[in-house]
Amino acid sequence: MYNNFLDLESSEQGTFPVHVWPVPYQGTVSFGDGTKNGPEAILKASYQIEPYDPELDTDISRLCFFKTLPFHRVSAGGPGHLYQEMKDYLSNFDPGRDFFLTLGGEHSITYPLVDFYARKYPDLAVIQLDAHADLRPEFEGSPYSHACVMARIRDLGLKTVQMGIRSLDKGESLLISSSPEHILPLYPWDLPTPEQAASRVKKFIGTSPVYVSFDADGLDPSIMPGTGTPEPGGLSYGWVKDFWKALWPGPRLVGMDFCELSPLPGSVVSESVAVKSILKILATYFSRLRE
Ligand SMILES: [Mn+2]
Repeated sequence: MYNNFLDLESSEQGTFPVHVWPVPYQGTVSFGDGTKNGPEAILKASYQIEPYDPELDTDISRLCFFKTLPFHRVSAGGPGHLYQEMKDYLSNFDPGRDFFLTLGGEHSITYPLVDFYARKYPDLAVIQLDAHADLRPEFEGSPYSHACVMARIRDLGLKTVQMGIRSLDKGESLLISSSPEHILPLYPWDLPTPEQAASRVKKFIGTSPVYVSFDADGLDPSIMPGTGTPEPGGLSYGWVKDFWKALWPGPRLVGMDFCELSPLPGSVVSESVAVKSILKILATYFSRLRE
């Protein structure tokens, strides 16, 4: 069993506390199977990844103090039940102080976390990397389905940046184009440079703190094949990495998740890319916080 993110002993830990929370929830996925195996695959792959980032010249094990929490297995029920259970668990924590790195599981894990942070930060902004807009009012009878997660976040009145979205219906497209105050889309067919994107994002969110929700399928399936609903034409690892470098120093990051990873038998590419994508966010943000 792989119980510690990056296999870190407590003796070699860093400054900024990060709760790593595995939530292997798979209740409403539409097509491909296996997001319930995402958290364990990410933890396992993390044992093979160097904590030192040569590009940023920073060592994540000296930067962050990772504490991996027990797997949160939802006993039964649909995504409404998941929301309640996650909400109850989070009520033991302080959104002003506790940084969660949540490992999904399907995308329905995000709403309880955003709800948690939004109680402390009513002006919270969400940066979503995803192939899907997830703006449906409800899906398969539930307003808490993975396909509705951004609609629920929009109901909270929060600003959202949607990066990499390329699979949506006409209704979602119209909702985005009629909501310029609330939604900033960065479509992959019209992608600015990472630097331009970061300056547009900063202008859009102002001084708001940020929550990052990273759906694996926001990346291109050539580098992230392990996802239930692969969509070609996604973001590249390099573009995303350079976006974070252009964003920070910048807005406060309060928490993040990585979801919808569905590991493929016989390959560790997807979970390794997932770990690197997570570490790049944390290393870029926390190393520049100290500057
Ligand atoms: Mn998605």
